[in-house]
This record gives sequence, C-alpha cells and structure tokens, in this order.
Amino acid sequence: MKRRLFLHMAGCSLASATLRSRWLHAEQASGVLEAALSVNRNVPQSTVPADFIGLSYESAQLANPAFFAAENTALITLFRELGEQGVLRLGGGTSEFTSFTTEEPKEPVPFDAVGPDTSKNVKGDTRITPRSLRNLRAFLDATNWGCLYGLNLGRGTAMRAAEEAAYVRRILGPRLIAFQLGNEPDAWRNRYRPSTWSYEDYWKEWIAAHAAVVAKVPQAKFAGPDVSNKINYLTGFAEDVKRSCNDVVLLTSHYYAMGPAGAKGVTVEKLLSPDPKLARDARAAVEAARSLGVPYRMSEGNSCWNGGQPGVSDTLASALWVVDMMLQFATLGCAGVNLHGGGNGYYTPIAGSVSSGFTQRPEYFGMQLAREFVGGTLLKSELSCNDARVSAYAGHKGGAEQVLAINKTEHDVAMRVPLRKAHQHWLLAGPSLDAREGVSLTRSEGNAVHKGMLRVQPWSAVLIRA
Ligand code: BDP
Repeated sequence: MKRRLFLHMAGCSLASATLRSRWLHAEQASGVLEAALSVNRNVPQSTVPADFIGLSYESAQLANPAFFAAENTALITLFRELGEQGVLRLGGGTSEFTSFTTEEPKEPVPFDAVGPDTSKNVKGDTRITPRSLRNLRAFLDATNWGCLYGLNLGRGTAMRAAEEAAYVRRILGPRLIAFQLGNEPDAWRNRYRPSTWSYEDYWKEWIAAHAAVVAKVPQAKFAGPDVSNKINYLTGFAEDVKRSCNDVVLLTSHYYAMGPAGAKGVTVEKLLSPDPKLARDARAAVEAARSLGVPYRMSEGNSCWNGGQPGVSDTLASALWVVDMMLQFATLGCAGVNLHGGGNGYYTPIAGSVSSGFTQRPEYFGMQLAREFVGGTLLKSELSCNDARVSAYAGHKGGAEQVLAINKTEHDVAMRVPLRKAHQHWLLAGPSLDAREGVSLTRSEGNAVHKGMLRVQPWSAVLIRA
C-alpha cells in the first residue's frame, strides 16, 4: 500500500510566538496527515480490568468528613460516570502530615476541599477521625469504588500507622483494597530523612511498619512502594517482598509527564509529544510485578507535578494527553491508573467543593473516553504515520471491535483502519487546544468510516465501535 504524507511537519519550527498562537487554533491549520493502522486480531496484548479507572486525592481531604460522604451526591455521580468500578487512592504529600484520632474535633472543619500538594504549600497537620472513615465507607459503597489507603510513614510512627490501620480496616471493610505505607519514599532524602537515606533504609522501615500493622490487623493487605520515579526502589521492593511476605497485592508507582510547574519546557507542545520514559518505566514496573505475581498500578500521576501548569494541565491538550497516557499504560499491561487531583488544582479532573459544587475539567472527558476500553481487550496493533503525535489503539469490548484514534496535531488525519463500518462513534474535542471550557465527549450513532478511512480532526480523539 502506498502511503503518502500530504504535509510533512519535520523541521517546522513551532517556537515563535506567532506560530505558536496559530498552532493553538485549529481553524487555521491546514494539510492532511495520512496514517494506517494494522491490527493483529489474533494477538491480545492485554485486558483492561474493571477497576482500571482511578482517582487520587490528598489524605488531608479526609479532615473534612463532608467531602467523601454519602450526602455528596454530586461527587458520587461524577465518580460513577467515570467508572462503574474504580479505585480511589488516598495519599500524596499531605499523607505525611495527617494523624488519626478517635476524638472528633469540636472546631469547624479546617477547609472545604484540598488541592494537590505542592512544594510551596505550608503544610499543617490534619486530623482523620472515625467519622471521616465512616463517611468514606458510605461514599465508596455509593460509588462502588475500592480504596487504596495511604498511612503516614514519612513523619509518623509505625505504631500510629497500625492504630489507624485497625480503624480503617474495620470501617472500610471490603472497600479497602490495600494499605500503602508512606508517599514517594524515594524522595524522602534531605526531607524527612538524612542525605544518606537509601533504598535499604527504606526497606528496613517498611518491613518494620508492615509487622506493626499486621500485628494489629492480621488480614491486612498492602500495596507499594508508591514511589515517585526511582525504579530501583520498585524492583528492590518486589524482590524483598518476594522473600519476606505474601500480603502485598499490588505494586505501585507514580507518573508525572512533566514538572515542576513553572519550569522552562513545561508546555503544551511537550505534553503532546511522546514520552519514552513512560514505556521504559512501565515495562520495568510490570515486569517486577509479574515476577512477584501481582498487578502493577500507576497509583498517582498527572500532567505536571507541583500542582500543574495553568494553560496546559487544564486545557483540551490535557484531555488528549490523558486518554493517550491511559491507553499506553493499559497496552503495557498496567492494571490501572489514578489521576491525582482535588480542590481547584490545575490538573484535577474534577474541580470544586461541597459548598461551591463540582465541575468536570477537560481531563475528565479524556478519562471517560479511556473508560470505553474498561472490561475489554487490547489487541496488538501498529500505526504507520510520520507524526508521532498521532496514535491509535484497537481492541474488543463486549463482542464489538473498536478503534481509538488520537490526533494531537494541528492537521486533519486520514487514518486507514481495519474496520469497514462503525455503528457508534465518540468524539473528544474542544474549541481550541488551549480551551479550558467547551471540551466535550459526544457519542453519535451512524457510520464514521468511509472506504476503510477514518477522518480525525485536528486536536481530537475519535473512538469507533463496530
Ligand atoms: C506528588 C505528591 C502529590 C503532589 C504532586 C504535585 O505525591 O501530593 O500533589 O506531587 O507536586 O509528588 O503536584
């Protein structure tokens, strides 16, 4: 088959401000990129578990018992519309500043909603009480989601963690998937630990804290090591766990595409370009998990750490990034992905609070599109296209074949797909690449494939199902 590229982008400089602003507005783009997707129908690449979709919130959010509560029906609906099942992970930077107490505070709750922790935040200690846990249980029952619960190990003691674990286990019951001990321990050096702190030191602490929790909660299950990015912590942990205990049910680590917010190079262009680190680290993580006989989950991540980049993390660009990132993880055999957020954080998929109400941010719609693969199978496929910002995924779901095409370029894409017809299609799009409002996911009936070709408009994603 002859593949022709109508407009070749290589060498185009996107650096100048004028070009950049033109690049940001789809209506000014021209040219058509050709792409061809070949799918090997006989080779399933991976299955996407029912609870693949996940969100991650700061543990400090539990200090307001009205947030994760049965009465917070607006948030419950938004969770349910992301996944009939899912995983709520509680942890993050503030988890090292929370303490559990059985004394319900008399003073009013310290805040309504908490955004992602940043290095600029002045962190104060927050309290979690049995009331927050009971409300959390009711919230999880109403959403039908499970919970990965982070205990404070960075600044807390193993004893306190064990006491909290006993309450959490009793109250959350079957909604509790596992405990995590500490957040991003590979970043504790010169923070909560001395400059000489190493993986070996971490393991000694982890296994001691594990013993303390098991002494109080013999049925406890664990996930970890919930690292920021140091793969040696992850592989070391898998090896050490294999030798020492059999109650680790999940291997976890974090993924941020860029950061810190505000740094040079944290741009829409970068977010939309392929990140080889994702596949490299995810492969190592999935392999380590397989050798331990457990799944691997990306337990916390988003577009840009240190709270996200305005104009990037909260735009259509982030929605296109999120669906592609989730499908990349799924293809590599990752069992789930938790998008970090909360409050009015720039990268949060759901923004707001009980008093202000809740809104869906662009990423939310990208997650909803990825959800269409949940419970299905991804097939081995190959895309030929001269622009690496075009990607595609193929799979089965409920007996139907489906193809997702993501176009992160300013051009129309004409993609040859191995489906003759599609009965339904979904379009993720918005008014412009930097749009914060008006991003939507729409579903239509009818055929979107003509003579084996699928047209994908600039900066959009299309899912077709036959
Ligand atoms: C991670 C933390 C999380 C932060 C995030 C960020 O675990 O709590 O919110 O970085 O910096 O390291 O955005």
